[in-house]
Amino acid sequence: MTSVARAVVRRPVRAYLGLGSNLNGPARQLRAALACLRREPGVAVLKESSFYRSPPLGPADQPDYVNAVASIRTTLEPLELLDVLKAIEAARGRVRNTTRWGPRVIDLDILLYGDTRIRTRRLEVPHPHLGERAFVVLPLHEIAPALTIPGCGRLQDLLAAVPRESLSRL
Ligand code: ROI
Repeated sequence: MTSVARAVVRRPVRAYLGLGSNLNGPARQLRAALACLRREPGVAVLKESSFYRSPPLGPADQPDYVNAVASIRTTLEPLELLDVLKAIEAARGRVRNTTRWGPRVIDLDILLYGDTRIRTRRLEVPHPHLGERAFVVLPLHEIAPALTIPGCGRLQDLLAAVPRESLSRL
């Protein structure tokens, strides 16, 4: 019996990523992170939302945030994708905050990974606060209005429920 070496080709999954920054030129940070993502093997960036400015959720004594959402097609497993995002954050100079919900140079989150639901210590998908944050719901709706969030309902309904007066499109 001869053995045949096969490359394992994973079926690509559509995932959605949240981007946020409130330090060192937030819009520039988002653009740089998107450029890093585009260079990543196993990741194809499909769509990018507009950038949105919003006051900080959490401690108010920090600058406003700029947020965006991107859709990607990826052959990476969820934890591999998480490692890639953490590596980009580190390469862009993110240092871990000592205070909870403090300012950050760049924050990259997996919002959705296909229809998969993940609840582990390292990773929760769909992102646990996705549905209640206008700075996520609005840009996500911009690029994928027909989405349904596993366990959370239709994005269209979430959009109708979140207050978004404080959000401005850049
Ligand atoms: N607030 C806003 N407006 N945007 C963010 O991306 C954001 N990210 C965070 C906390 C500190 C909770 N507040 C935020 O992690």
